[in-house]
Amino acid sequence: MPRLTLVVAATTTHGIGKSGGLPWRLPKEISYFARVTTSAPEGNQNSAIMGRNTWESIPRKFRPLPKRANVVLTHNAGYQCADDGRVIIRADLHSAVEHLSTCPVPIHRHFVIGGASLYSEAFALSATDGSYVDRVLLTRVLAPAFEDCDTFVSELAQMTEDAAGSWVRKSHLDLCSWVGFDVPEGPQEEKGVRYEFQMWEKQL
Ligand code: FOL
Repeated sequence: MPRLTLVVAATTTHGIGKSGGLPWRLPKEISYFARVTTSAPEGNQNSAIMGRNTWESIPRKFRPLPKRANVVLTHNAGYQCADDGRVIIRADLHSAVEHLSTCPVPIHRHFVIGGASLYSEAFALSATDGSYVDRVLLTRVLAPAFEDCDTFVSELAQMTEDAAGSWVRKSHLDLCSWVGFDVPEGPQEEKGVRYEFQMWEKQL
């Protein structure tokens, strides 16, 4: 049963969005997102599973996200992504993952790329559901606070403050080794925004 990796950029109060988009524009951070989600062995692809609002938030020229199996989740059975045929439409995570297992191109890794309601659906899965989230690539936006965020992922609070320790933050070396390339370590600064690349793993 495939495991899922969640990719998210969030403030220290777990804000991820504003007015249907990202609260910031960080070209190097989004390049990291693109590289992580695209990197796969020759002949393989990763999936990028997203909710409909997230799909609509991606600039037209970047969607479907190249070299990834794009899956859009919506309960609207008639929903048409303009790019008919190149995008898989499903109603929930389970049927998305199930469908991806039948794709001609083998899927290396499954990435859940948002937004808030899909992150919540994904966090709610457990080992008994077959597929579940066992890894989070979190870009923690340290400053400024982006207090005008209107979309939050409260599950990130439990994850990062989990004293019982079912989620643990992995070392920077583990992050580089998992993504397969050198990731800048420690606080990064771009356009006056400070952020840090982190990896969290669920202990079973
Ligand atoms: N995770 C992280 N770490 N940062 C994000 O910005 C992010 N964004 C989303 C989900 N997880 C994230 C959802 N929003 C694109 C735009 C918005 C978006 C996700 C992706 C996008 O256009 N991506 C292009 C690269 C664009 C560029 O290089 O400017 C891609 O090919 O991935």
